[in-house]
Amino acid sequence: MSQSDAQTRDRVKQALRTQRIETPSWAYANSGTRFKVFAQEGVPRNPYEKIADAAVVHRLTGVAPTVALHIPWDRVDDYADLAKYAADQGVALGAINANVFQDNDYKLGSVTNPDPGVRRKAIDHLLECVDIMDRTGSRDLKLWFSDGTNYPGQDDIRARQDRLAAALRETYDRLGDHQRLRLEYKLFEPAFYTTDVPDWGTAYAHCLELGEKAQVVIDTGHHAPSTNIEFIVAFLLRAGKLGAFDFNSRFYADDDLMVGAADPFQLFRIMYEIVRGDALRPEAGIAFMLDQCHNIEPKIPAIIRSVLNVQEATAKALLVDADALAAAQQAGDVLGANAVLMDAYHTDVRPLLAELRTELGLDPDPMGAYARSGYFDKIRAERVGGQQAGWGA
Ligand code: LRH
Ligand code: MN
Repeated sequence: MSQSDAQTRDRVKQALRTQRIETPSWAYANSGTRFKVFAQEGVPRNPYEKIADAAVVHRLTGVAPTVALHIPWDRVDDYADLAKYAADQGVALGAINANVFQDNDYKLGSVTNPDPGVRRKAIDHLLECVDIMDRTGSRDLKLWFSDGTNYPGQDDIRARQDRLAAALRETYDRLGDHQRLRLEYKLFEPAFYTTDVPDWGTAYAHCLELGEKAQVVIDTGHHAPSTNIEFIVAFLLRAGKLGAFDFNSRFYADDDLMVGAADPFQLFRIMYEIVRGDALRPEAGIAFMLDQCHNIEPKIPAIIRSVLNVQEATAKALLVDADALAAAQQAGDVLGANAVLMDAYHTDVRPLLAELRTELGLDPDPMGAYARSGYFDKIRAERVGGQQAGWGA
């Protein structure tokens, strides 16, 4: 099945029209490593300016209508006003990310800390984030815990799991009917011996224990090298416990590079499992978010490029000839089956995506359109003075 036949093109474009990619407020701000944060001109100074930049990405791509917030990096006095501002810009506020990884009190852990007072403080922050969701209209509470230990014996591994489960239970029980808890895992960093939510199995087990409003977040940078992430996608989808992606790419560890930049074939394989699981459409409830840091590259073009990379991987995945694949698999035709997938992967889908954008009334070349827009010159001139936004670490 080539993209030449009109029926296939229409089917693929129809599916791509339903795609939604959430961009992260913090990717528009300054970010870096422990060695250096390189400030850039025109960087937002507050959540309103971050949302304005996210709105440009949506206007040019047509598929990025929501912005994830991170608390306290995006704390404001009036969240309803921020939500209204976002709507006026043509976007909406997305997942609320809690942050219990930057306070001195959390050195030995936040919700898993041996000190009950510190645990209480951390849980109160998670509950505050649900209060914020009530005001922003956000559906998802996204939880990532840096909690862990650096040396054997530092703390009791089982006791920390008990503390984690108690904190998750209290937070889960606070959720409204339409709100959901997304639990993100990460193999290591900043902890270097144990991490209390290190892998998909641990996150999955806690989400099963919590209930139907709890699902797992797969951050593509949070695995041991050579982990087969699409297997995790297929497994969690089958179990109804895949809640969201934090898309980025990496050559080594949690590099947070542009999704699809380091390993476009992996992104294709992941999106193929999404398509095979009929989970691309918004009704399937999976949140597709970017979670990236543009330490040296211009931020808005990097996010536009990232959205395009996800679209291209998705279009290739939608081109897989499912019937031919199933027939080859049933026949045990190993090379034949592999060839069906590779045919789709090697298809240049950029003309089809340009055609779709034109049909959507968008410039077929969003990167070019951004460069021609003069938006960067505008924000560089306007955003002088004040404190540029960053991770505030
Ligand atoms: C942790 C993480 C998490 C966010 C943070 C910005 O590495 O992936 O999703 O809270 O990055
Ligand atoms: Mn993440």
